[in-house]
Amino acid sequence: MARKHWGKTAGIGIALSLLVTGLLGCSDDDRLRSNVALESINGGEAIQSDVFSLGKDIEDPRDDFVPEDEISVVFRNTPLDPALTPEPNMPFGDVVITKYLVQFDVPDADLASFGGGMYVKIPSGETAESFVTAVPALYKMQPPLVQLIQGGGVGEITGMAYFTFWGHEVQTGDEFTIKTSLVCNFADFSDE
Ligand SMILES: [Ca+2]
Ligand SMILES: [Ca+2]
Repeated sequence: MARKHWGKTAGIGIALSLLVTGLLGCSDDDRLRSNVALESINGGEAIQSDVFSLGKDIEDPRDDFVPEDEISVVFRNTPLDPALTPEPNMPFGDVVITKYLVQFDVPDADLASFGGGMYVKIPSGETAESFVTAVPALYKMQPPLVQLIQGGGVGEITGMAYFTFWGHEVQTGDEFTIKTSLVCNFADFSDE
């Protein structure tokens, strides 16, 4: 069987990062204690979402599959008053991220938002990395994304993915949200 290449250039590359900061207030007074922000998401790159994979053996259709895209998210927890939290794991200042939601805006597509629970603890003054599903395989089994398989349809579709993360400070329960977005390019990218 001839080896066919459906590769697309990884175009529109740079992710649009709208890094929004979550500020935590102290329950005793109005002084802000922690500044929780996204250090990076998907390494600052657009999501290159492959709608179909030929698997390890590109000649054998039996291991072909529709991939799910997982991305790295790195959070930073910066104490706003270093005197208050001089050491990691000291009282007041540790935060946890406990759930997230992704909403897509993709031309001609009606993709339900999705998300779920997650757990990443970020000690005061530190960063922590987590991995979350950014694009479920189910999205790629419906039009117009399914039509991109083997270079069909319009070849490549560019959309936006909007992320919301929810968390709270461990010791006080003070809640915060962090929002960001990424460009997402869908195509049947090369599997080699
Ligand atoms: Ca294969
Ligand atoms: Ca592919």
